Amino acid sequence: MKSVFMANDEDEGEGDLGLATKPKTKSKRPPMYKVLLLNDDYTPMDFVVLVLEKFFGISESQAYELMMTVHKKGLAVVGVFSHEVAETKVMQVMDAARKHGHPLQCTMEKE
Ligand code: TYC
Repeated sequence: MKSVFMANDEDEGEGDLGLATKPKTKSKRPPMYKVLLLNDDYTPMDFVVLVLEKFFGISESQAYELMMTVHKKGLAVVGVFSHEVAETKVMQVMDAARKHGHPLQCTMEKE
């Protein structure tokens, strides 16, 4: 049955052999990357909170919670992003830390 919603070049599958119905290439979502913040003994807590607020758009109270998680557990995922965005976040954190003379470390890994 031809419907008004079908393009002219679309057939209705009636009498076909069920071949070539699937695209050969699977459409894949782009890989995502976790951005990890690492604990150290020297970076001030307030600085970590500010970094999380500024570069990850987290509220002060959420940033404090996350900072404390890193402080107690050694590290935490602070966000999941595309490769390009994750790379930018890592650079922003590392640049800010170096600029202020703090040893804070931020890395990324494939999810
Ligand atoms: N451990 C640091 C301190 O006691 C605080 C800190 C938290 C440092 C999180 C880094 O990613 C970090 N001053």
